[in-house]
Amino acid sequence: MSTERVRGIQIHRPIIYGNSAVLLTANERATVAADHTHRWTLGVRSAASVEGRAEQVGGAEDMSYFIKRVTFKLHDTYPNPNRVVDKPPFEVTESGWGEFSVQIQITFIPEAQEKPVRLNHYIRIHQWHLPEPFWDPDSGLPKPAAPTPLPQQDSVHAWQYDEIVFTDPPQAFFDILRQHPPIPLPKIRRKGVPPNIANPQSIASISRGIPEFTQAMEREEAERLDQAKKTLTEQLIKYKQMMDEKQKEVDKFKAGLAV
Ligand code: SLL
Repeated sequence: MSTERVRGIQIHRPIIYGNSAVLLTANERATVAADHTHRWTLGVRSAASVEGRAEQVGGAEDMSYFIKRVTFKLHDTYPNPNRVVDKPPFEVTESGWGEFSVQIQITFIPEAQEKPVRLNHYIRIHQWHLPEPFWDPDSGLPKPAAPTPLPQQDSVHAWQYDEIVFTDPPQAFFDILRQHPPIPLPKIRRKGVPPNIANPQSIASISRGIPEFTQAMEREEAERLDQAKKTLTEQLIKYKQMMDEKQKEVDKFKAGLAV
């Protein structure tokens, strides 16, 4: 195998990793451990969704042309928590009762001559909700805990977009990647926005069904960052003014004391 690398090249592949979860039906509950309430599918998928397959987030492409194996390290309450998946789809489906963190390791085909990539994902089975401040912003006092009832949803989706970047890829691997261009994401939104803590609006408007990753998300993220910068600058100016005023007061008192 040629080890010659193509210098000065960066090539990437968009992926998503995460999970979808549904409540078990009464019939399904009879077939699993008594305390299990949900079924979830955890996986690493291509970011583009399958046209016409409304129930799945992402996964339009078979990524085994560059991924050799994905291992998922589940919670120790699961039998054989180290799940090794060496053919597509790179997914694990299980039932359970709780949420937990999973370590995901993606191993590439030998031509890549790359170290495995490690990712972390928190398996979500319960409805997304925004963390509520535990103090009252008006009084500054702690708020009594008031659990908000969450609307029951058909399914919960928690997927993270990422890009695997290969720098100076070996020639053979570069050729393989070029033979498999990724399916471009849709430019505009056709379905729901994937819920993400970094985008509170995506969680507030969660009822719009199975989410889909789009090119519009990148632009919206940039707009959110711009907006956040603006808000920060405004707050900095405000606090600077407050400090100046306080300083003036201090100076006034000091002058008064000196008399
Ligand atoms: C914790 N978040 O940190 C919890 C752990 C574990 C979930 C959740 C099924 C395991 C089984 C299952 O849902 N485990 O089959 O017994 O304590």
